[in-house]
Amino acid sequence: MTAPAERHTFVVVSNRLPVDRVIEPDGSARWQHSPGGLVTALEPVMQRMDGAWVGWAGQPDLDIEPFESDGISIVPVPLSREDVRLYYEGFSNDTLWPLYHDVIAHPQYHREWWDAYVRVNRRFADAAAATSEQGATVWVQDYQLQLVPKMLRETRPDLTIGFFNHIPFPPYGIYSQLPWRTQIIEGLLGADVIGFQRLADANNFSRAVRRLKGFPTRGSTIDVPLVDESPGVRAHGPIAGGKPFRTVIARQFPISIDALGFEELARRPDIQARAKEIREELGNPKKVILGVDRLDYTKGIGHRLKAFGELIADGRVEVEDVTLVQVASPSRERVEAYRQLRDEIELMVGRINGDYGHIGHAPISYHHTSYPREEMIALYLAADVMLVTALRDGMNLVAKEYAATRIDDDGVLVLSEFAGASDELKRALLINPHDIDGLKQTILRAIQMPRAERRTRMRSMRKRVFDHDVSKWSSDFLEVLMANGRKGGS
Ligand code: GDG
Repeated sequence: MTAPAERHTFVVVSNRLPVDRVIEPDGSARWQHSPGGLVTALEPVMQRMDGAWVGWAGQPDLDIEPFESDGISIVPVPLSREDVRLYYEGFSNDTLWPLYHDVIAHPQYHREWWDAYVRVNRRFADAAAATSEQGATVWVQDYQLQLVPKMLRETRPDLTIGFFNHIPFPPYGIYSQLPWRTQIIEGLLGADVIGFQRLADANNFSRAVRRLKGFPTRGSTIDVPLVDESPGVRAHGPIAGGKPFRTVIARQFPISIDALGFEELARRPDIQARAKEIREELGNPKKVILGVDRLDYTKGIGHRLKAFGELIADGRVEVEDVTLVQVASPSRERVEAYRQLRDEIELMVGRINGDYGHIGHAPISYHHTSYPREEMIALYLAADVMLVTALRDGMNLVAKEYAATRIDDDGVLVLSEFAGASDELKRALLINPHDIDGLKQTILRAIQMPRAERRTRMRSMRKRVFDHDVSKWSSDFLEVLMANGRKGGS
């Protein structure tokens, strides 16, 4: 840790900081870098551009001064216990999350949660403004902070502002349920560039802009009249009626992973040995099927278990031959819908194992835990078939990680067409998770697929993931952002 950082020319704003506060056995606290994809992607840019990261440290009622960690300036935004309950668990995870994922669960609408969302977004915007140099570039991340672009533009018209939405943007028929639908659209339109995972998300957003604001859109550009904005906002030019406007770009920038980093780990002899050991510990079944998800109702874990259970019940899969390993990492455990989901999934696992397991062999090896990255990669290497059956998913990085680690060009990916990754990984076996019979057929096809076909498909998927890795994602976004942000400048 060093002295507080001052103002910066590049600022990332996200709900969570890229560091975790770890309490040592002696009671002292230290900061641990959390090596997520976003950090890996942005680290070089951060260092080159004197970057700062504004976000919450993950613990309520913790007010700490800015500090430096691994060459990145960290600017913590404090959240009280009440803020966490209303803004984070409430509006972000129990209103926006289900609404943006096709109302798979019922979104809860509470005015008290919305008020907290506005209040906390303002706090993030103020922190970002105070951290940004004149003319700096600010990149706001994700659905928890959709009001920040407008709030920032009002106080700091000199900034170039980008926004990236990691989750889907829903069709207008669903989005229009939101009591605060116009405020959120206005919040996002404060950005110069709004990035989405898929073309469909960007199109849904543009349609919502037309319906709610009536602004003209052409392809990925939206003309936002300056009438509502504070003086000093840069105009891009006049529109037909002679009024000044600014151009906002809304388009897809599919996120990716640090493919090389995953491949390097997959080459490590100890991780390869661990993959073999995992198969042995499972009793050396002929085929290992794997699912890895946060325990979330969007991931379609129940649909996958149903299909697998029926395959055993039908006698089309023998429990001695095939084992399903399901890692369900704990998530949002204070939100009621997540507690219920856990009960439902664990009931299903218990029933299938109880009905079809033998002493010493269970059809499903279920783990409600979070593993170290090395163990995850060993699991990917041990799995003949990877099941990604999301009912709706912005991208799904697990699908890309599986491909990146398969240095042997082996393994079959079964992938939901409702995950953003299906736009890119076209040689996966694409499925509709709601179609249980179709899913069962596809699992059988995956188990029986000949080696030559597995190789061709995996090679093609690996090429895509390596050609479009996370650093390409960030450089593509920033290139468009710089170009559009500058257009209305000096
Ligand atoms: C959101 C969007 C979008 C999971 N369990 C463990 C573990 N993981 C890692 C995976 C992967 C990440 O967590 C999960 O990423 P996903 O993309 O699959 O899903 P979300 O968490 O829902 O992410 C999603 C993403 O944002 C990025 O824009 O793709 O659509 O919903 O990296 O490997 N990692 C470790 N132990 C675990 O037990 N170490």
